[in-house]
Amino acid sequence: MVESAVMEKPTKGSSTILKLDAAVIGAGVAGLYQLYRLRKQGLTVKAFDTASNVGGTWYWNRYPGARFDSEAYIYQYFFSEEIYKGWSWSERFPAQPEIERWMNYVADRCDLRKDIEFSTTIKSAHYNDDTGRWTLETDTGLTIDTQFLIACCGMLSAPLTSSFQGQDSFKGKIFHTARWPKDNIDLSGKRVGVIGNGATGIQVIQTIADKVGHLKVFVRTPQYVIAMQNPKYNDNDVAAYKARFDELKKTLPHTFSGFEYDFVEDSWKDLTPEKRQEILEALWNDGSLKLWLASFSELFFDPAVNEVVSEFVRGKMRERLKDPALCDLLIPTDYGFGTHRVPLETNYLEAYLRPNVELVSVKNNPIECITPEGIKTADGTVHELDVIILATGFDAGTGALTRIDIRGRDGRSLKEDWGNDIRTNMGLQVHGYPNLFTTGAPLAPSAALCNMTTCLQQQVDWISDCIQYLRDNNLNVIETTKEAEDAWVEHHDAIANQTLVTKTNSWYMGSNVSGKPRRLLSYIGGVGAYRQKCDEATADAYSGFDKR
Ligand code: NA7
Repeated sequence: MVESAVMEKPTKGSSTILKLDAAVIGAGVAGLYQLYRLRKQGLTVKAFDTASNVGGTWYWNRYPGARFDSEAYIYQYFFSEEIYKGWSWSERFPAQPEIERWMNYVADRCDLRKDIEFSTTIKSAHYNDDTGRWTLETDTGLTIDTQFLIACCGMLSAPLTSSFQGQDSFKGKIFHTARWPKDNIDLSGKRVGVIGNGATGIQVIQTIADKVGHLKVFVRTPQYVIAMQNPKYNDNDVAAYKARFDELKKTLPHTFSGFEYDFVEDSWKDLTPEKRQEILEALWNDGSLKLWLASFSELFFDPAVNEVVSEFVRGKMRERLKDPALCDLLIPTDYGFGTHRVPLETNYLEAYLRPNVELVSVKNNPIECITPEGIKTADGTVHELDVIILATGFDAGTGALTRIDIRGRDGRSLKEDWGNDIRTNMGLQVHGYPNLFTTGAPLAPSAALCNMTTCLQQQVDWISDCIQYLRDNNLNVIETTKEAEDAWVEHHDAIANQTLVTKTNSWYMGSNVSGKPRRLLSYIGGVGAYRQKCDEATADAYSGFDKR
């Protein structure tokens, strides 16, 4: 293990200047691995995180019911067989506490903590063209002078916490799911309102329905859902997945979505309706994201195919909901299955059949504001509540970066640039921001459509290799050219616009944030294809990037 670089320890409130080769923002999945890689390469590097511990998403999202929708044995680091095999999962889709423990295990095994400044927020990052370096300011009074800035801030880490007028006036307690307190919140006997039924809201609703006094769920857009199959693992199961380490490491980076599975090889048009149904049933019974990400690729492009699959899922939902009024409110009809994130669930639909659970449709009767007593809808009704849970989502992909005052060449502002048009070269660099690298940023699969660990490790590897290349060649500064960025945006859009995903409103398209430029955040050409494009740039001495 390479020793961490010796540096002056900053003191809070002082104006200490830290000089680094690389600063990493974030100590989540990407940030931890980025720190590990660059330290191994001999750089003086530190990571910074607002949180008081490691975990990123898995630190913040500690709301009731938070868990994986990726199989645990693939949501993994694959850089160390020892680390992979040293951790045993208890079930196929574990819950947040176990995931957070795993991230702590990785940080400890790699001795990463000594190079992480916790409870430290990067407030600004300004580039100096004369020195080719970045100056960062933290909320703790620290100034950081660094050659490379690697933003591993997460694509879903800027929560939409203040969506409603009057929030501050509420007499009860109000929580956003991504800022859930560490202390146990006792909801028993309480009147609880949940706003939002995306992947997060669904996990909350199904988990608290039988624990609260009365639950009101404010539903605007219904969701297609897949019933999760989540078996507990015994020693044999654990041994079986661990034995697949080499195979998984080889397979995951080359599939469409970074999972172990890929699309059905047969084309839809070549199959009989019976055979299609048989395949859909098998995928459904797997109880994973397979039905979405490893069924028929035509699902994403062909409205007729999409409608058949959508109707298949609607049928599954109808069987469980039974009540026609609930079916009308909870089964989507005006957009297609898989055109935005498909959540897995356990007894989510059944929650609405409970006598203490009430669905308030806010589609045609929107939430007007929050009053001291509860949630007021446009018809004038005030729904009186003790606790309001905001499962209202995130300013995805861009938000984590635009909430920092990032200034590139000539003082240009990333917030302003992305406020006009969201552009990157492969999600790795932005023209005008030399020596800034990003993971989980727009126009890469890691912005949404991917098993996150697969995509983030690939991006970290690319960035680390690129920095090594610069050092080996006595180069100090790298920046994507405008031409290469334009070409990537054009390629990205050309694929995206063929799909039905761009026709549906969701955070994938930025449509959940008012005024956000509309563009599919995630590259949809596939994880394997994306990797190939990145590798081509590497093999061609980072063509498309200016170096000096
Ligand atoms: P999402 O998927 O963005 O869901 C947010 C939910 O909040 C969604 O149901 C929204 O309804 C609802 N919402 C937001 N604002 C309002 C207002 N004003 N009124 C009513 N309902 C509202 O966020 P999640 O946290 O669930 O999931 C994000 C990702 O995290 C997820 O995809 C996984 O990858 C992990 P809408 O659909 O806009 O009508």
